[in-house]
Amino acid sequence: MKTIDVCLSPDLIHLFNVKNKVIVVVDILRATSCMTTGMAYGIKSIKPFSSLEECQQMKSKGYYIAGERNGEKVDDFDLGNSPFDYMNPNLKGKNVAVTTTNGTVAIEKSQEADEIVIGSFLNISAVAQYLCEQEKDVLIFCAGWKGKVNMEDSLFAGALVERLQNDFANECDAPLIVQAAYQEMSHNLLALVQSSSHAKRLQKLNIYEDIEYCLKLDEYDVVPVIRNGEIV
Ligand code: 3SL
Repeated sequence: MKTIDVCLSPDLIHLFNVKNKVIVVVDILRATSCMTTGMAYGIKSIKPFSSLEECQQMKSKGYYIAGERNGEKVDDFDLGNSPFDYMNPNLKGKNVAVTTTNGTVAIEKSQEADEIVIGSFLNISAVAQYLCEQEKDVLIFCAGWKGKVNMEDSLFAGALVERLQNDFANECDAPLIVQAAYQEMSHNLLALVQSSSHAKRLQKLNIYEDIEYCLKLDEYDVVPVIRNGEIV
């Protein structure tokens, strides 16, 4: 039987063997929710960078540049890190380069995986179905916050484990832990995530709508994957 495991923070990724696995990178607030939204709205590709400078250089290559640091849009960038920025019709068919505090770092740390998939509540069922169709073990990789575990990514991991439990065996205890947490708390997701540390950070920036949006289930059926360094 295929196996599933969960890495709760980028600082723990060295403990996992990622070769031959499909990694699902998740940063609910807000990087992977933005990427899912952008691909659903017809962006041609999204190229992730952990380095702000490298991302900025893509402007001269015709890319729109997107990014945040500590939640705030980077000065002179075309887009910030709100999913609503990614709904702009002018972006349809265009290439975007993006840098974020945690999400793009987790993607960079996933490079040795067989395949990298972008997961969010917005496309959770499409991702689950895709993973069931693959003949590969799965690692759900939570971006967290600067190396720390966070609530929203862990709850997403639990929700995805729940959807995959008939097709995958748990490799370790983390899937059981996040699934139990999700089962206990799923009826109250918005209130719970609003009390999370990152939601509090974002509330200071007045982005309540982003939080509410990022918790919506199955808005889209896209399954963004990374090919040649770009999300397509
Ligand atoms: O850390 C990240 O990758 C971002 O998603 C953080 S924020 O939601 O834009 O603050």
